[in-house]
Amino acid sequence: MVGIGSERENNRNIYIENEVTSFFGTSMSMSSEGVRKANMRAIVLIICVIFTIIALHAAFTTTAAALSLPTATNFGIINDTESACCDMSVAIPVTITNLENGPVAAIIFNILYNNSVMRVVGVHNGALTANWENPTYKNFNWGTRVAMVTKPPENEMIPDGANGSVALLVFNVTGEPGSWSTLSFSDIQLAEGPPDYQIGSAPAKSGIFTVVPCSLKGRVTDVVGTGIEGATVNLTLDGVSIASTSTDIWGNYWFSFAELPPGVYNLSVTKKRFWLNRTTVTINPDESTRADITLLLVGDLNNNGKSADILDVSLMWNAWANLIPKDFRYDLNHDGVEAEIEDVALMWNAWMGEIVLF
Ligand SMILES: [Ca+2]
Ligand SMILES: [Ca+2]
Repeated sequence: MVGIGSERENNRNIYIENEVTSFFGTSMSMSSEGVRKANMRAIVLIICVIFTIIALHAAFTTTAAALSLPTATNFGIINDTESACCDMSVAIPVTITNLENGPVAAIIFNILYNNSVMRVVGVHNGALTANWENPTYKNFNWGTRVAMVTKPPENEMIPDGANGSVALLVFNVTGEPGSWSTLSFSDIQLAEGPPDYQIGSAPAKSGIFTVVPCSLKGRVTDVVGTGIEGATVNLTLDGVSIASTSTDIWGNYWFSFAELPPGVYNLSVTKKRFWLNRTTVTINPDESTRADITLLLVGDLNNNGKSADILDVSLMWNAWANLIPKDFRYDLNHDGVEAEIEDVALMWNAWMGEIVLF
């Protein structure tokens, strides 16, 4: 029995020695106990190596995933400061700068502000999200949470490198002149499209909104009362241009007291496709003045808000034939002669859809 046991022990030692030899690639000669310890060390070494590889792989994978999350240089308002008169609405765009690791198919963000100064009353799509679903929003006592997503099948996602507005926040300004609020962004989530839908973020670009006392404000509309966006309002004093601004999406404009020294101003309003209109406004110190202006659409002789419809063509013919009185609106080629045959031709061509009058 002893002999058989010794033989088994010898065979085991030979087996272990061969295994260790094959692992280290060298011939080793050691005692049975030494071989057993070496074997254990080898196994521990192998396990350590395997775990190190797994850990490195996991770290690399996590880093790679983190690097590929959607982000941007910044996200928020363009200007550090925004301002408007009280008792007005103001539209403030939310913009993204240099989108990376997109494309982005959904956006969520919070905007924090003082709701005794201003309040979100609407959120519109921005230039980069013009074809997305309409944004949804919810007001809280700290501000507003906005969520927006592209329409399926996610073919209008915001591409890498994109710069521009993603939303237009419409505020009612209720604070007294001189009051102010920070406009801070938080919890900005930029979600990429399928298949991974990974969610990243971007540094917030925040700012300050101030309610300023208005020296002059008003609204620019067309003949049917629709506000005209992007009309240029220019103020001159004794022939010198003093201040200029553009109307907002409702046609509102305003000037602060700082911009306008007291005096009698010539106010002119221009917008492509509309006739210029002007009026005179008197600016007094510490007194707010209002001046609403209507712009007439070029080619809309019957004042129905449509240029060069069949009734406009008819009116132009009748004016040319001296059957009805005419005015500056009948001088479509701007040569100082009203309702001549060239003006009739322009109206006719516009009615045919061949040209646009301006
Ligand atoms: Ca018309
Ligand atoms: Ca003419």
